[in-house]
Amino acid sequence: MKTLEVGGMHCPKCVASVTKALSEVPGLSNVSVDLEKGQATFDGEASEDAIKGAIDKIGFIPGAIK
Ligand code: 9UX
Repeated sequence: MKTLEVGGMHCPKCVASVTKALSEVPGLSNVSVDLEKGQATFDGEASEDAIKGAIDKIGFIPGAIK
């Protein structure tokens, strides 16, 4: 499992948007988003550009992937 910091989430609709965007990145699965922590977790592999791009594209702020 990997963790991605996601900035700019303020409500459950934000969580739904981020969950959908990450779930649509080829190679990622089991996406879960925690509003309070400002983090998304997922399994699988994808390039950092693909992951961060998916977040940036919908108006949120991608941070570190660990
Ligand atoms: Mo409502 Mo979440 O505008 O951005 S979808 S706070």
